Amino acid sequence: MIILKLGGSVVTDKSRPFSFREEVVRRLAEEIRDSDVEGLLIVHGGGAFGHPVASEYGIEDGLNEPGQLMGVAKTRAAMAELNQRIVEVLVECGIPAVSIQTSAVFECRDKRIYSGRIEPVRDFLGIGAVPVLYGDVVVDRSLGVCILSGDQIVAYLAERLKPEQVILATDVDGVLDKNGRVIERVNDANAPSAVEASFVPAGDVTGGMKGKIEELLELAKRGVSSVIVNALVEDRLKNALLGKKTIGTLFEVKR
Ligand code: IP8
Repeated sequence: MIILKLGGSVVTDKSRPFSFREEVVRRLAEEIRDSDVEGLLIVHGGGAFGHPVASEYGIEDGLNEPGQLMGVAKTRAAMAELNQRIVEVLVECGIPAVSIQTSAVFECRDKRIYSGRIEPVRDFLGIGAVPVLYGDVVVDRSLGVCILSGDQIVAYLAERLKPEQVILATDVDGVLDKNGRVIERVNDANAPSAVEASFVPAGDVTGGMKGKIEELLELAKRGVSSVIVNALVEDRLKNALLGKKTIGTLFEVKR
């Protein structure tokens, strides 16, 4: 089984609020279909839908004043819309994608998942469907609400479902070093310099590449390997799904 995260910067154009990259999503859906993976779970990010709304209302720091409630509702609505559009394209391309509402599955405490009712996810996988979850605004037992990133959902599900591989489809070639070269493998030895070299883009409420590296390092410690690839380049996602060597950064599991 494979867990695939479709980054918000892939499925949307983050420079323009509410811009959906339909052509890119269609091509990726075709690559997914053509790779014919047995057992696939997809999680997508917020991109130009979730992040600008969450950021406008300061949702990432919890619920501090009543006006933010409308921000909660609008962030949820934005993510539902993006999810709907992605699932529609997947289904049109012949993938049995089934949307699962993140905020109905997960609750957090201090921005970390505190409870997750993942049976429906497991069961849809069991019948051969492709569950699709997404970064979302969820209830937080200490902050009121928080933004649960797709990356954290991936890490949580990977720990429990033990996929053979996690793939993060992004808009960059992988984790880059100070000279802009792709770091092919991240392990305990070079992890600190990889984290240092990464940056958090403005307007990203959940940590950008830095957040990803941290989640993926944790995951590797728990025995699940992962790879970051640039899905804006044709066939890189397909090759990663097929287990073929492709340009990207691998987070190795120490054996
Ligand atoms: O893009 C964040 O998910 P991410 C989702 O995976 C929202 O970090 C609502 C901003």
